[in-house]
Amino acid sequence: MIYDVIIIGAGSMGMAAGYNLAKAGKNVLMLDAFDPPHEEGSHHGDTRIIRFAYGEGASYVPFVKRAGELWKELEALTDESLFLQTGVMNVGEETHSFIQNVKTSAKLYDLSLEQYSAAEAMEKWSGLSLPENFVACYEPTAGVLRVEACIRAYKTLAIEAGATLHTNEKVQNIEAGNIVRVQTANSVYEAKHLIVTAGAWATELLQSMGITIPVTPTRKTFAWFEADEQLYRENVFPAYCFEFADSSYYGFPSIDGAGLKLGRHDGGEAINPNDPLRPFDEQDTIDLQSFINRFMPQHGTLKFGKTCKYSMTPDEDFIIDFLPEHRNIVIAAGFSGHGFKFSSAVGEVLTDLTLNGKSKQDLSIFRLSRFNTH
Ligand code: PYC
Repeated sequence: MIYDVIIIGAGSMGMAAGYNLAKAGKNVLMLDAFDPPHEEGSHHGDTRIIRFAYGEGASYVPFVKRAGELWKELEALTDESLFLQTGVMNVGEETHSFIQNVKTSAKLYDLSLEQYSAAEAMEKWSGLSLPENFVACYEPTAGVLRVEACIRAYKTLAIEAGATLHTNEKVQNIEAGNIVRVQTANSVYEAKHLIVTAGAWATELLQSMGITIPVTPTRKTFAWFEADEQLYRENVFPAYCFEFADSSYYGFPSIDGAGLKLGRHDGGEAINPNDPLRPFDEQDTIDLQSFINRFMPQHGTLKFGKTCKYSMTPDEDFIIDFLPEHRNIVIAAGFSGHGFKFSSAVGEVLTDLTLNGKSKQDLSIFRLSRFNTH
């Protein structure tokens, strides 16, 4: 049979697209090398931040606002609690471009944002310790998404809407054409359209078609620390992004007693996504511990650490585009560690590009052609 659409990679974005396309009456096959939600990519670890005053640039705001609406819709459709309004604080020197972008976003799009000096922030959140020259820009309506629950919710809806999901079936080869052929160890599948949402594997998959995308799979770390619940629990302490001149960290309050979560956003080592990730080690502990000792000094001991894969582009903006010369193939890749929050809206965009050849979102900053790839 010839499917209307094959989706390679049924993580957050692929699953959202699968749901939308099946709901639109399309015959959809979703292929995943694992069994989502899983721990092999970038969608595990319980929580992700969703923030609207966007430090990476105000041009992301309409897209993330749409994502927020779609997450709420998903909650209503599935009767699941997916979003927690913890608030998010963006912390750093006022002159840092991230902080400036947060403020510009709030101003341009009329988002609620409260700015605190270091002293005011430490009074508001007594578990926090900041140097005098830092500010905290707090967005009270931002919060946290429960990652695995989001994927499960889309998975349930996609399957109910008639999409087919094949798990543990890794794609080996793609052959472009009016009818696209996708080869796995089990079979060769055919479709009129293809969507590639393969995370850290996007680069090697497209390479099998002779297309190079500048996306580097990268190892990242995160960990949970014992927390004084009086100081660091949800409803008391917000999620946070800390921006320094040479590094950035993010984290979460203790949610459901899980402990204070902290991750390193910048840096990390380039990896082959097919190799097992080097486990969380002593050096990773030292790194995260020194951050948390300084800024959240009343935390307790390290509970455990984990690793995950980011897919980095050189400018850390996403790639969402048709493949050059193949208008029936759309890719969404290179989310550079800040993509999960958008995945509901990415699913919608991929659906619109596939069905109508265009999207209501302004995708100009996500074009593949901004890189000199061929
Ligand atoms: O985009 O806020 C974010 C984020 C948190 C962790 C990784 N990315």
